[in-house]
Amino acid sequence: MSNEFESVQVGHGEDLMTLTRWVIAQQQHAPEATGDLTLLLTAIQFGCKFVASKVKQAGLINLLGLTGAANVQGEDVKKLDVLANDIFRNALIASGKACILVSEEDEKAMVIQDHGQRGKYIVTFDPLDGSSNIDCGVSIGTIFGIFKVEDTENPSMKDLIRSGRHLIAAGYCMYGSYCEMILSVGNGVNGFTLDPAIGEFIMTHPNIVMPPRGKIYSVNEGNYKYFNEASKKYVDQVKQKYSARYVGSMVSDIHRTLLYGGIFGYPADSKSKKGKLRILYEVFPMAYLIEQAGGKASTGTQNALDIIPEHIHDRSGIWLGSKEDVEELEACYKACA
Ligand code: AHM
Ligand code: MG
Repeated sequence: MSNEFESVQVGHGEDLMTLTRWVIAQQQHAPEATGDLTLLLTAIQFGCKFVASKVKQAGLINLLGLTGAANVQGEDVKKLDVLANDIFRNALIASGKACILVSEEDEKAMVIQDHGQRGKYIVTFDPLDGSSNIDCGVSIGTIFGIFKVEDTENPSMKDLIRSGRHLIAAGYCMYGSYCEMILSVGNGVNGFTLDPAIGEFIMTHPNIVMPPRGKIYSVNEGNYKYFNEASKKYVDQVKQKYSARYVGSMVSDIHRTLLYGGIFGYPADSKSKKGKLRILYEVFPMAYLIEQAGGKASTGTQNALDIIPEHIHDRSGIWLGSKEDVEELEACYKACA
């Protein structure tokens, strides 16, 4: 080599792993990868950065108003969840890599009609989860799951009515005291914190592995009176030994559970017969992440990723968390069967 060249290696000196760089590195490890998932994730990343910035301004610029209210320029002021939905939908369509979009905000699944813009991925998402916490400034989040469509020429309901075992990636972004993206593409779970000064997600939580048992249970005990015998038995039991935390934003409650261990539950009960949380864009992505981090996700009687939804907004009862904690819950269901 000429004297004027110096060989340089990655990781020499100051080196930050951005989310984009990490996704590209994953692609390089998969010889069959086309780069499509990288582009799709870039669109999701953009949506999360946009929402993170708007969540911060929400109280100031009247994003908390009702949909349809006008701002000083006479333009429509959209509620934050509607605005987030528009941003994610448009970014995903523009990526050219999506085929079907399922959003909590839209009654019907959207199929990208323009074949030139149509890719092979299905994205299911809750653009702004934790709606009841938006107006009081408590942490909220975006949840997403990614599937591959069987035949891009003929996308159908069959692509959506199938188990969570078909997920190829999932994640969430938490808009809290810091903004954190948690992502899995099927080989573990990594966390990236947004550095607002440079607008990049930087890896801060590599290879998240849940402790096999935690010390916190997280459930809305205001619903205790509606719980079935198994859920009551478990809650009675767990409160004897664990501390309770319940934000009421799934993303925040799961984020804490992922990092500290323990259990989060929103079971089906006599009021919400099928549970409250939606399978395609709340239960499945979270169950996938929890399993990828070594935890467990269960309805009480069935592994959550094995559920097959009946329709796109179908719901299920769900318990997620440290493996041993969820197994203890399942034992209560067995005992009460
Ligand atoms: P949302 O999609 O309307 O925001 O509802 C989902 C949220 C979850 O984030 C959270 O786990 C749950 O609803 C809280 O419900 P509750 O207020 O009944 O405890
Ligand atoms: Mg939601």
